[in-house]
Parts: sequence; structure tokens; C-alpha cells
Amino acid sequence: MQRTPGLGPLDAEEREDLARAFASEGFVVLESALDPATCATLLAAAQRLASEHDFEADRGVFRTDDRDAGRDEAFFASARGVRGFLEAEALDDQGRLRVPRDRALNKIGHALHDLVPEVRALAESELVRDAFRIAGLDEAALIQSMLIFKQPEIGGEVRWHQDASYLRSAPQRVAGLWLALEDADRDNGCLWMVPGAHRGPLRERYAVDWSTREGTLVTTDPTPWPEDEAVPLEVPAGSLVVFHDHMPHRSDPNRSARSRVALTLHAHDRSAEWSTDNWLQRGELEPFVLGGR
Ligand SMILES: O=C(O)CCC(=O)C(=O)O
Repeated sequence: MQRTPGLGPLDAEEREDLARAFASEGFVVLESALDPATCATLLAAAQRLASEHDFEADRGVFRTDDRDAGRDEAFFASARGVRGFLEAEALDDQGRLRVPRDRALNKIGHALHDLVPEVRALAESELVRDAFRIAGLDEAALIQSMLIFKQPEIGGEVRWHQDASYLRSAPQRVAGLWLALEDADRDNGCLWMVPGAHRGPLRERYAVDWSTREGTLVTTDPTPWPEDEAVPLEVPAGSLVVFHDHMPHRSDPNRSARSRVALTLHAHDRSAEWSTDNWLQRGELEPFVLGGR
């Protein structure tokens, strides 16, 4: 893991160092990548979007402990929109809300970079372009954005997974950015990653058969998750994690009294073809490509 304090665009030498660290470890952490004002703007946008969620009409939950059985039409459609998903523990046995509304959402996704001005401004920044270039994506085509809340006390676990299981291109050229909008530590459910484990196999594949509109998660390699080698990425607000699409990662439930809000962006290289059996299909949305320099 490498840490680089400092704001603003990276110079070519810094970017090359980080690209080398990324190739070796499968992720890099840039502390203070976002200034406090930008973090505050994005957090305020997250709160605004959460307050706009229609809890009467929409009680769809996002959880990762069900082998993705809960993915439905509304989930697939969120690839092209802005939709909130509840924490499983936000609802009681009867499906009634058991926490205040402002503490009920698990996440909002998945086209925020297209449709939410604050996220769009960040997505178009030099920081984001540089970060994807560290990951080897010279012309990043943005495909997914999420606000992940990890609510106090009920924030759900994100089980071990590799993003290439869900986001495939040919050739495989996908990377993720994870931005801490609040401090993240072991107590409130920080990310865990495994240095170098991006060189391991892809263990699972989630694909959608669009003729039946069924999604299925299939085990493609039985190699166990490298639990014993995992390191916690405890980072202050404003930190940016750039990670490889084969990097195994997870996050624990949040049983603390503090939330842990993060914003994620995913992209494939423009030169790679997006797989038609990915759940995430942008449909009529304009391509969102970050140019080279
Ligand atoms: O924020 C988290 O807890 C998990 C995020 C994640 O797994 C992802 O963006 O792929």
C-alpha cells in the first residue's frame, strides 16, 4: 500500500510511481486526495438524495449475503438512474421501517456521475482522470457510481468479492475508485484488501440472461478468499483508494455509532468492449469518457 499526501493533479513522476505500486499491490491509497470542501459538498448531495427517497413506494433492499438473489428489474434499471436501496436491518419482520429515514439507506446508485451535478463535477475532474490512469485506463469510460452509506449500528457487511465478477469487458480492463467522504476504520466498516491478490483467479461471475431477465452468480474458481492476508484500509475522509478489478475486497458490518459514507466510481477502458451479459447496461445514456492529456 502506498500513501501520497497532497491535493490537486499528480505530476507525471508521481503518477508513474503510483502506477508501479498499483501494478504490484493491486491498489493504492491517496490520502487527502479530496479537499474538505469537496467532501462536504458530496456529503450534502448524498444527504439530499437520501432525503428524496420515496420510502412509501420503494422499500428495495441491497444486501450481499444472498448470492445476489435479490437483484430485480428495479435494480437493473438503476444502472441508468439514481435509486436508493435500503439496509436489510432498516426493516422489521413485517417490512416496516425500524430506523429514522435518514439512517435507512444502504446505497444510492448507479448513474450518479451522469445525473447528479456534484458527482458529475468530481467525475470530470483531473483527479479522477489521473486515478484511472494509475490503474492503466488511459481513456476511462465511466459506467457506475454509488454512494455507500454504512449506516451507524445497522450498516451491512459487503462480502468478499472481486469487481470483475460483476463488471466485465473484453479484454478485461476495469478499475474502481473508492472515495472516503467520512473517516473509515475497523469499527465503522472500512474496506479490507489483500496486497498482491489481484494476480489470483477470478472466483465468481454474475451474469444476466436477458431473454429470461434472470441474473445468476456462478463460482468459476474454488480458490478460497485470502482472509488471513487481508489488511484494513483505515483512512481519513478525503482519501482515495484506486483498485484493480481482480482485487478481492470486503467490508464489515458497522456496529459503531458513526456512519462511513463513501463514493465509488467504476470505469472500463474505452478500447475494451462492455459485456452484454453484465447486469449494468447504460442503454441510452451518452458514453462518459474521460479524455487523455
Ligand atoms: O464501500 C464498501 O463497503 C464496499 C465497496 C465495494 O465493495 C465496491 O465498490 O466494490
